[in-house]
Amino acid sequence: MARKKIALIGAGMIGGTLAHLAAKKEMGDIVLFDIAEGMPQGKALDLSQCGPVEGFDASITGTNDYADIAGADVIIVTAGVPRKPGMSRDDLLGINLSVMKAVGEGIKAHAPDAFVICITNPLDAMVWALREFSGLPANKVVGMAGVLDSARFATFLAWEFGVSVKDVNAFVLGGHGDTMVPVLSYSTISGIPVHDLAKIKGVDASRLDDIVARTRSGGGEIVGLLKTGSAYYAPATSAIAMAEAYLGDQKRILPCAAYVEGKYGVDGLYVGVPAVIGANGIEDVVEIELSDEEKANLKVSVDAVEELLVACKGLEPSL
Ligand code: TXD
Repeated sequence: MARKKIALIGAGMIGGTLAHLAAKKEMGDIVLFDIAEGMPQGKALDLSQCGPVEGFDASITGTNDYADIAGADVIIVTAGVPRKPGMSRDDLLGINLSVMKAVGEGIKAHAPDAFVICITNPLDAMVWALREFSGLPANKVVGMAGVLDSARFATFLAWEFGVSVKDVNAFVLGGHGDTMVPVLSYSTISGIPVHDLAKIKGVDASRLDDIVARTRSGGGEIVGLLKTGSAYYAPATSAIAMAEAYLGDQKRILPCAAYVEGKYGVDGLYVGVPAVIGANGIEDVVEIELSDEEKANLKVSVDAVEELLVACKGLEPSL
């Protein structure tokens, strides 16, 4: 059976990390696409030379031609510009919206049957625009943010409680921005609700609030430290988990920016929700019970996303 094909649109910091992870996991053949001349080709050659050492078989190629993504099973989009210190994700809207238009047209023309995972920021607006431009069905276009935000949340919780990150199952809903909604009531450590373990371990509730706040600003914290760009190891790792769920028909429930219709009080919007990922892409959106406070926070997040879409429509009359 022929190997699967993974196309990475954007071969920058996240794109290169995606390629390395996908190759090490032997997920399939990999095509790195970028508009930068030579860079995807150079990274592909460098990554190919990991093969004899790491022991993976994968064809890894770089290109500046969309025709080379033809037949891709999975496409992961990081094309665009990242934040610099002092910039908000929303500041990237204008530049990255025009990039999504080019990427969407390339996917429409050459790989309309792919499962598309969008990473480019501002994520909740870019994934919506990418689906519009590509014309793919909504269940085949998803945004990566919740897996990353939940991983940040889980990391901070594990550090606070002094436990293995393997035992923390943390949940973040809503938009990938300051309005994201870390859901403590659905976060557990070895099945123990976080609030219960906090009582058992004598962790003050205010520490949990601090962790929620640090999760919300998790991206900005790294941008401030790196100064020249944003996070890329955990974002890439998170998108790979989503791609594996699709390629392996794993039916995982993962927090993703999925197209929501008639659930969570949302109709026809991409927002971070628990979604089932399997061979048909986004196979279901799970509507969990939320507290009044969590519902209110999700509404704030949804309103922020809707504002971004209004801005997109103002910039791109075709949307
Ligand atoms: O959780 C999340 N979703 C976020 C997303 C987590 C971290 C980073 N987030 C966003 O991902 C970030 O704000 C950026 O919008 C993207 C990509 O971040 P990355 O760090 O990989 O940026 P780079 O290294 O600048 O790579 C972007 C590449 C670069 O090589 C450009 O030449 C290329 O995108 N690029 C394009 N490729 C194809 N087509 C077009 N038009 C294009 N324009 C730029």
